[in-house]
Amino acid sequence: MKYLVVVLGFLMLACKTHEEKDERPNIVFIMSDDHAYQAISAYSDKLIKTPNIDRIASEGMLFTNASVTNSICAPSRAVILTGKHSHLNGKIDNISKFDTTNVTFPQLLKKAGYQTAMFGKLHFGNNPKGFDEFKILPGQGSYYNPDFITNKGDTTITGYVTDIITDLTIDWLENRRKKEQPFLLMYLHKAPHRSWMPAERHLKEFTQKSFPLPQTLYDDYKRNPTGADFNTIDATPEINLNPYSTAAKQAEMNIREHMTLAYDNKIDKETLLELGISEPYMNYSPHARMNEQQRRNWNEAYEPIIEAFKEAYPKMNDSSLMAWKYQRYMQDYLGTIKAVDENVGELLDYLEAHELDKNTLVVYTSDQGFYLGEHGWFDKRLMYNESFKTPLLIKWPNKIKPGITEDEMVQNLDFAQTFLEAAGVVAPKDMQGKSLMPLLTGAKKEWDRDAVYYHYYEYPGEHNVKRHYGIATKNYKLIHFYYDIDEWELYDLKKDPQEMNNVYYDKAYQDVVSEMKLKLEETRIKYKDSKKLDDFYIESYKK
Ligand code: SGN
Ligand code: CA
Repeated sequence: MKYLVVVLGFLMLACKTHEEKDERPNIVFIMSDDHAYQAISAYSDKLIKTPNIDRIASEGMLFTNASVTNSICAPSRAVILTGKHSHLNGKIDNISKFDTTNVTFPQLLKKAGYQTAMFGKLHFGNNPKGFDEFKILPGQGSYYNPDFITNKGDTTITGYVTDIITDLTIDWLENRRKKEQPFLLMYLHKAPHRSWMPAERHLKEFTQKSFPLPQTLYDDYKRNPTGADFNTIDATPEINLNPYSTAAKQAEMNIREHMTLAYDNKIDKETLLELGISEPYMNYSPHARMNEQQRRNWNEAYEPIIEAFKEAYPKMNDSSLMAWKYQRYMQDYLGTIKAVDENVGELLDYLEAHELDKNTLVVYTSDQGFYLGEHGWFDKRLMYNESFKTPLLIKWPNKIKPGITEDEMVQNLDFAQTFLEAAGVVAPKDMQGKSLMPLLTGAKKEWDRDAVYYHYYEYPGEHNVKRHYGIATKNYKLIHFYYDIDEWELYDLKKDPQEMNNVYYDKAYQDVVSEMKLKLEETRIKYKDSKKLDDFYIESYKK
């Protein structure tokens, strides 16, 4: 009898501890900067194998139709943190200040009892609110021997940025994580952002690789029908006879024309002067922050490239120069991704080894997509697929069935509400996204979104991408370029996934045009965007 009482007592105690244990999931939000979905092998293995990032998809869900609301760094981060479109959170471009009176999901999680930490690139110009600990790069940060801003002052750390961000993250998990609290960990890479500097250990491997040229590398930006084709379109007077998309043609992100040999392709100034080449950023040196050894390793990999370029350049024409620059771009860009993949693997291994993987929702995404030579481009900003879409892979054992591919239209706008719901916190009513929970947990019937909204503002500005807004459905995309032009583009995404033919003026598409325009207006109203706000942000940009 006595024995039974003791056992019962123990059992009751065990139940009590179980009851008191906080069962809310941990959230690990991994985001890289400018990581194109074309450079993740879970999407396509034409360019690079990323076995570690792919693990998130094979153990969870791969989203093939995830997009951003404004394809540029700091605005994307503001949308993620606030769950509000740029026109409401106010961070419309990389230049304007983030309004710190915005309510962000980390603040709400912290208030609800989560331990919160952020490591890596934020790019806001001010420190993040709602974090128990942060170590962030100032602005864009540096690849080699980077500076960090921390709650305890600034510091410089020797090494390669991607490895350092991981070390800081794992150090926090190991030494300062409080076991009794669930945590939110934001692990934010600088790579693969321009100027694409791989780690020493990857330099030789990647500078020797070559890659297939994208089909649209030599795009001339003709989008509208002309001449004989013009008969097929509705010949109303307002039809724009310009065969080009003005926005695509005037964007300054063409690899041949706008990518620089010194800064982007790492050809030194002396060589350029010898070859009679003059271009912007010629004084740039990749060595600026490197120590002796880093410099030696760097030069060993790049000197042969410089020598080969000296030989080849005099015989190059526009087309071979384009192909050469594309290869150099891919070697360095993808080289930086190799380190991201290795480091993501290290973090996933750590979580597993410490049994932190079971009750943890892990997200891998980028602040936007990126052009890897499609349409001849690098950079982003435009609403065309490669920069509008962003990679998204999520795993959450026991909640998400492994190996699912999801093609519903989701956005970076949805993260805040997703994480809040996962943590059992009620989201503020003015957040504008949708929790992804129904998609994650197999309750797809509850998902009813049929269009997503986009608005880009940073013009006039670097890369010269015009202001535009638009909507995309699974079948069509309608874009309105405004401010100093007034041009509309409609793409039939099923027939023309590369977005090469603007069917806005095509007779056969006039019903679609009307439907999409109506939907765009309704969407602008629903999200509280307006002509008045367009004008407000034009005026405030001038100041
Ligand atoms: C830098 C880059 C641009 C890039 C912006 C924004 N130029 O200004 O090419 O578009 O960042 O990128 S650089 O000469 O400084 O490399 S973002 O990801 O931060 O939005
Ligand atoms: Ca970015």
